[in-house]
Amino acid sequence: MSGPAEIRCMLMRGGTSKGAYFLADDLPTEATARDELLLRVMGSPDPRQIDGLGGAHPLTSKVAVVSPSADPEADVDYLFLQVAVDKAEVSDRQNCGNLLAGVGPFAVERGLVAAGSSETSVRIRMVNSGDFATATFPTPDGRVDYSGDTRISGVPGSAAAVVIEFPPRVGELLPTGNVRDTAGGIEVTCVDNGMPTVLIPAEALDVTGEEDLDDLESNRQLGARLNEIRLVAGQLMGLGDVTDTTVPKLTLLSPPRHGGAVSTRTFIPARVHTSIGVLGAASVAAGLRIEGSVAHGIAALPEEGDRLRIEHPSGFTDIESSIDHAPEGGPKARRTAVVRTARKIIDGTVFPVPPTGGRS
Ligand code: NQM
Repeated sequence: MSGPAEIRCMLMRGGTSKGAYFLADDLPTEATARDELLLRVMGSPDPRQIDGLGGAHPLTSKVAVVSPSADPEADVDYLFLQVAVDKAEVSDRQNCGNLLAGVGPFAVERGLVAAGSSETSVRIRMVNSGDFATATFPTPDGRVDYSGDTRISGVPGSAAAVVIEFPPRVGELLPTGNVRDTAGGIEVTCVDNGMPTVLIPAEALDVTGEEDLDDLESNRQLGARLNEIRLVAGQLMGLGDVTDTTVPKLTLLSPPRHGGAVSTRTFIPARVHTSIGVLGAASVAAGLRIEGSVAHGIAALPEEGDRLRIEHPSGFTDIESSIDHAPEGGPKARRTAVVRTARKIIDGTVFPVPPTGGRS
């Protein structure tokens, strides 16, 4: 397999993640050839990704593939691909709400969507899950303006707000059909509001849920317990054998310490997230609102309003979340909304490592 020797590419920060954005037309259409090329673009497999664009962490080894949408409900299609750092693997099994923040601006920059005179809304179909989102961001004078005064935890400085709205979700919030399940000997709640997530009370695993990332990642006993829970939960959630997949994520929950609704530490699934994913936060928020869930009793829910503050290792994510308790069937996500920021870092041409560049 060879693929193109140079490809048009935009490197962007989307929320608290960073990734390479491509037009689908600029990549091979066949998935195996595309993925093999993307490994060479990102410099994987290599723990430092020294020969590619990847940032040596799952949160900075991401790819967005964008194309015009054939769906009348959407302007563009967004396919998210997670490029493993030290394995030759590219996965479309999960979505990414952080890179989603860059998709609208990228679509305008590449001429897929015409910019409005002050702001632009782009309707996005997320190919990985079939869900939809609308992203609205400033375009004064018909150009994307990334500067602004919105701050998000985990990103230094400020930038223009990208407001992301998710319409009601068709899928089940409780994919196992239960409010609680037993996995690895403890009670958990398996929830999916865009990101399959297993909610776990931290104290059930003898941790406080406030530990720093290194302590959690180096705790082998905890890692083994979490892996056991994940494999069982994956089966219960209908995801099959999740040994080699990045979903479900695991979120340890503990009472809030800083005035929010809950404190979190999220395993994605081996490394600990430096903050929390957007759809990860959406899934936690929905789980907090489901009566009887393991999260409900831990949460400090505001008396009114949709907004929930999810505390995480680098601060907090405010997310608006409401759910419907249908008379029949399980609870459904009615509405989710979040504010992110994004920034164009480089627009240019990437030169992937040649296939003969030492990799087998
Ligand atoms: O949950 C990382 C990220 C994510 C996912 C991960 C995300 C989301 O923060 O919407 O954005 O959970 O692997 O980029």
